[in-house]
Amino acid sequence: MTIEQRRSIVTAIPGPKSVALQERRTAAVAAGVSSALPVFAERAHGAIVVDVDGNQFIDLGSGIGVMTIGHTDEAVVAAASAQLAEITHAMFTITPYESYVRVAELLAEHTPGSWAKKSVLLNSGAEAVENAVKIARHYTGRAGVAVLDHAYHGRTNLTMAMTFKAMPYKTGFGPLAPAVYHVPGSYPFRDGLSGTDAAARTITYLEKSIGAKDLACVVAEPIQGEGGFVVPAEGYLAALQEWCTANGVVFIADEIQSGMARTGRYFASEHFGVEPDLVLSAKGIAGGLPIAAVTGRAEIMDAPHAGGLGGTFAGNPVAAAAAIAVFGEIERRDLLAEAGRIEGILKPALLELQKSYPIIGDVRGIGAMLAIELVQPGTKDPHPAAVPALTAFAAQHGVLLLSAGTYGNVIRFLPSLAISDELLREAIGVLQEGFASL
Ligand code: PLZ
Repeated sequence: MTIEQRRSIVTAIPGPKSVALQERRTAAVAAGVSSALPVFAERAHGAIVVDVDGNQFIDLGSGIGVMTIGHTDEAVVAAASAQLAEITHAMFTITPYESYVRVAELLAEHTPGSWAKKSVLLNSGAEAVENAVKIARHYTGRAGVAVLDHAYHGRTNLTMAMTFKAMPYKTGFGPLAPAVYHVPGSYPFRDGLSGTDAAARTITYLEKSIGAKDLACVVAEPIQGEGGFVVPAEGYLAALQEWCTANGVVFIADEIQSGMARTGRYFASEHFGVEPDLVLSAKGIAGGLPIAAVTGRAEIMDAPHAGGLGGTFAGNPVAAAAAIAVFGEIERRDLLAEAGRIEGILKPALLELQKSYPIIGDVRGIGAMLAIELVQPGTKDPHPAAVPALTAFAAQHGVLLLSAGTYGNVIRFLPSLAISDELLREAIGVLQEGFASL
């Protein structure tokens, strides 16, 4: 299936069919599951999503960074379809199959660090985080888990405790898992600290408040996703990793949002010169099919006893086939370079926009993972109200935009690496009109 790569709005947004579906949805779907837009998607290809009313949107969110190589990518569809008809499920812990092994080999090859690596495959990002913590605890014989302020690691009981923001993720859902410690990280726009000073602050908390001897792991997103695309100051992550290594603490990079070619490297850790002990991937790894992984140093990964890791659907053959296709396409189409192309167009445009609109306090990010943080002009006070105004304007004009941030004042850009220059420029034009309309 191909869809013409063009924006086209032919009804009111939401259109009549979406409105009708929204009524059914409200009656049948739990209220706790909310959607950014009451627009029902029907088909998608490349960088375009088509709704049930025939409206075509330029997708700058990619289902939160999942459709990195493009919607319904031909290679992914072909590989998954073929696998579906060959064997749909076997359960790796009963009768193993090659594609699981191949995904583990590819992850070993493409994650940072030249040491022997092993992987476990899971279904979701949160499950990867949970398993990384289990592995780190087993390896170290310690319980403590340290996470950074503004982090997002998931919605399961342990990962909910690891996530920073109470609303909407934690409020009313406790009690939360114990032995999870939140420590300040590096947020250059807000803390103004150098990487060295921010790391010194983090390390003081780790040493004085938790104590290295009780700490199994430090889990950090190299670029924070839901927290607002916070890029740490130079040297921060390297100093943090150095401290972890010196103290026998497992350093875990949650690359679930920042990984798999999104920033122009396979994993964003590479931009910061860090080689994490364990790397977590999910989202973009399989072109939309659910699969996730913990990959890392063989001696750490091998710590848990046989039978200690697994899951019914974990590393499902169809999802694994899709993941192999994604790795293949990243190489074949040199998609790492596409992230740089997107940054080269989008970042200067956002910086230009900032000159006209002082509500844009900060422009940041790397590759196809960029964001703007909105503030009350002349201050750093968050301006969350402008975000829904802009995303609604964009949707009315055929552009899907995502918000983010602890303060809800960030607009993030996660376009597919398959988006053309023309579509990207057109979407930027809509964003400009959106700012003018505020
Ligand atoms: N770690 C860094 O970004 C998922 C959450 C969307 P799952 N982020 C999007 C929502 O509202 O649920 C994420 C992430 C990082 C872990 C996760 C969790 O991944 O696949 O959603 O479990």
